[in-house]
Amino acid sequence: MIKDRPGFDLLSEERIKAALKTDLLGNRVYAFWSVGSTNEFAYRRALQGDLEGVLVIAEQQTKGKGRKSRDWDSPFYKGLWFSLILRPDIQSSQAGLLPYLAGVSVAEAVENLLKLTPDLKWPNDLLFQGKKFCGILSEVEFENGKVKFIILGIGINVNQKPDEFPEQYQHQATSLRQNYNSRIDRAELLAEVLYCLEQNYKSIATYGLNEIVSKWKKRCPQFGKEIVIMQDDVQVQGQFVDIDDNGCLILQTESGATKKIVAGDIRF
Ligand code: BT5
Repeated sequence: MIKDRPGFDLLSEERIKAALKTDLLGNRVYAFWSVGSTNEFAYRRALQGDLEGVLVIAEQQTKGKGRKSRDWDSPFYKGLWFSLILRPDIQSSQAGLLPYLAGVSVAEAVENLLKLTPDLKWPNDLLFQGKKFCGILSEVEFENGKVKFIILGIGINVNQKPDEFPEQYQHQATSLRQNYNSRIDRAELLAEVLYCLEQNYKSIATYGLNEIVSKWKKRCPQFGKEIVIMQDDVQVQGQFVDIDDNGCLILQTESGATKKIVAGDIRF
């Protein structure tokens, strides 16, 4: 566990708990100085029975991961790298909708706190002017056709300066600081993200997940437009007309036929 040092703005367990304004999310906090991947740690804890709401956060990840085993650059002290254990009462077919909840919540938190409006990009990115500052990775364990638990992993570039990204990502990555033009208090931001997440998560019981998807679509500039999606080396093109009840992107191709896209990357 990490300890605060004077003048060194670290995310200790105590500091996080003092900042949080949630009941459920962050009810238990594992705060690391360094960990391989917060998702991996949270997944192991969930398998061992840790309850819903657990927050796993690290100042640095040495093996931060994206989708399809891609790397997620998670340098020490610069961002928010964290995972939450959720145990929603939903069918396994709905698990793909949870990342939308995370995307909308991060966007709302950034808007509330910094008065900046990020764009959402399918399936899981938050961007400013086409550059990514947040990625979301959800991993699900199923049991008897239902979701046993879901690990919601969120990575937010907070205080990196442009030259602090690895060279290969500099053209595509940005941080909140670069768009806000000032250093950002990570504990305050974390508290706001978890607050928005908790509000949206609780709203599922009343309004269902479709309400979240509607919010998501409004924040996605590509929605309704012609897009190109890369699925490994295959390229598909069409109009982004909907997101279905399972979280799949629905593309209408030139012939008028609709195509369901489970995974892929929108190409700009
Ligand atoms: C994602 O994957 O965007 C999901 C990232 C999730 C990270 C969080 S951090 C906490 C939790 N613990 C983990 O181990 N992971 C989660 P994907 O869409 O596949 O994007 C990955 C791609 O983004 C990489 O291949 C790079 O091109 C790019 N990338 C890597 N690090 C980046 C960064 N810090 N900022 C912006 N882009 C980055």
